[in-house]
Amino acid sequence: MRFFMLAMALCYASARNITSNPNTRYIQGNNTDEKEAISFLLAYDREASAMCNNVMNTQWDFNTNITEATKQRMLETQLEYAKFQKDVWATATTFKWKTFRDPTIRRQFKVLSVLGRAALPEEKLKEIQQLLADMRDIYSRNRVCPYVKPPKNTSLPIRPESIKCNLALDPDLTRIMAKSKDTNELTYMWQQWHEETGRPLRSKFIRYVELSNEAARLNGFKDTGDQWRASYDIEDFNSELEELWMGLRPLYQQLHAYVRRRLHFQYGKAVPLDGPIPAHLLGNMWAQSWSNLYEATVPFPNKNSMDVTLSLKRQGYDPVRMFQLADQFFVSLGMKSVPDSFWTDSMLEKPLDREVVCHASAWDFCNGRDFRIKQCTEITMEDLTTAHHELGHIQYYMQYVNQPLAFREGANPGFHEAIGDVIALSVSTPKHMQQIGLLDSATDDPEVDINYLYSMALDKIAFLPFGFLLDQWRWKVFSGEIPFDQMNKAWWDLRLRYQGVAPPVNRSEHDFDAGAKYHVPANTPYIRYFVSFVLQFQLHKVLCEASGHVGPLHKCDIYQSREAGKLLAELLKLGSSKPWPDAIRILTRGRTSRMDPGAILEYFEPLIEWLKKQNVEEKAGWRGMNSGILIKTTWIAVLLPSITLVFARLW
Ligand code: KAF
Ligand code: ZN
Repeated sequence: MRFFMLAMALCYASARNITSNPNTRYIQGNNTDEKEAISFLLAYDREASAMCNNVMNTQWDFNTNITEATKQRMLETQLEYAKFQKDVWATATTFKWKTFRDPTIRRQFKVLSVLGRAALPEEKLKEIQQLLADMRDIYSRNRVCPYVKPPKNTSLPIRPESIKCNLALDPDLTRIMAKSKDTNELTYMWQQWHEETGRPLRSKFIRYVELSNEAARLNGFKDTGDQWRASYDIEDFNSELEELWMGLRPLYQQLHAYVRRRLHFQYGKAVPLDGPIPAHLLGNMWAQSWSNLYEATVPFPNKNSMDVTLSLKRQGYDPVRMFQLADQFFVSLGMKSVPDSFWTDSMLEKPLDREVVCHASAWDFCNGRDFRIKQCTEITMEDLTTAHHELGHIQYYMQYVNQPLAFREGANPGFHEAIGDVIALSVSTPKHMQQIGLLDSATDDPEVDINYLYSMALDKIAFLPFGFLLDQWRWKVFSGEIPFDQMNKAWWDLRLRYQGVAPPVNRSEHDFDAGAKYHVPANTPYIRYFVSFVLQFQLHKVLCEASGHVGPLHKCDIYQSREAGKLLAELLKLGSSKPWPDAIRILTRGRTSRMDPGAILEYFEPLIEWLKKQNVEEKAGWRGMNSGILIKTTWIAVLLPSITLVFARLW
């Protein structure tokens, strides 16, 4: 019956001209029959879930086995799905849904009234889908040559014929960037990766921006950036972000100054004390996480190390056991365990017999039971954290399974990214690590505390400016504020201004260095991670309180707390059925409905005090940090960190 109604509605819809520009977003029609609308939604849900399952399967097949055949099959199903979405959109927008009584029904229609990429005419839709598949393909298949030390008395590396150029980002380059201390090797690898990925992507990226903007405009948005920001659905999202960043910037500058000095001792004049840090010396291809510098820069080297990589290897951990550990933590909170099919159908290791997209991801097959992870897991502390991150996505999927398809998303995209990281904040505490046998001892010692907070800061604080700037760059490219012939210069201006890093070799507009980061060719928004890094500490604090924790926030471990699990599940079950400020209000039992950096400031406070003492002789900041921009030094920006901290303490 429901199917019949949907079919009728679709026939009617197909007759309308649905490629014309609606000019406004969230459009509606004249049909005021709310009962009919509800039946339409129910039928939609069933059919769309089946279509979605079909697309997911072909996308999975492509991502876990990149071939021309899997690519073509994926493109076909994506096209079918787009046609279906177009028909659904045409029917949904015949309803006068903004006048419906039930807010949940109105909210579902709001989702369905944005058509997305499917608004493009078929030829252009095919073109952009092909570009997206090709960009992922280029990024994932890229291989580079190994570094060969030049023989003495010559500076030119001589490459023997027999050496194969088959180094992949995962695991080869990631490992070299993490471990090597040879600046020549690091420069070589950095340059190889950036140029071999970025350059071939540049022209495809430009065409994709044009097409993507065209689709956004057909949906009534100014450009793609405008459309992406709409998923946060708040007035002046950008000012809110800027305010958050200004509150967190002092923490980053303290960490930057300390790390720069330690690297100066290690590398000499390559790292001047008043300048930006060369981007290849931070232990990571994009200088976005600095945790691999831990051993070389640890504040108190004689106290125990926080890196459990060795323990994992010694104890014979494999990827399955790493994921079991993470799954078990959710179970200890009274939350859900992954289904059996997760273990049989996921790809938790890099296969050696075929090309795959190695960048980690968590998959919902839209049928309420098939959930999988794809990760080229290495046996390291970093990948143990990523395993928790990915299982956080899966837990979200399993909790909102009873929501209609339109609401099976995070409260906002940042929430989806935050859940696994919240769990990892408990797991990585020295006490928990000792409890599960990955650390020998966890003594109560202020110096051990500083070591621990430092290891966390190399991950969490170091990431903030990168998480902030990537989409500042992309939004400006989408809006045209950054012209195509200045994309690389603008990228490095932002990298300098926010991160205080500089490229190790000269760059030009032939280069496309942003393209060397997965999310750019993969068309994945990035501001969600900045939002997540703020939210995860806010969530951690709320869950710690629910668990009855007393004492410093960085010592809290919510393991086995049913109260914390109940509160977290309550949030996840909502999916995106309510505006996210409401979700925060529910979670904080009415105390606030805003993102708040207070918890992250509170968490790191002992470390920041320590760093300030270490940096007294140092000028925090770097040459060029304020160039080309106006930093709003309003009183609020200057006072915000202290105000927030006072509130965090009172709260
Ligand atoms: C996060 C946490 C720690 C460090 C760094 C980050 C940022 C970021 C990065 O630069 O590595 N992390 C990731 O990219 C982890 C992968 C993912 O889980 O976020 C993944 C990215 C992705 C992959 C393919 C298509 C789209 C997005 N996201 C998901 O699997 C996902 C996203 C939304 C809902 C459900 C799952
Ligand atoms: Zn994620």
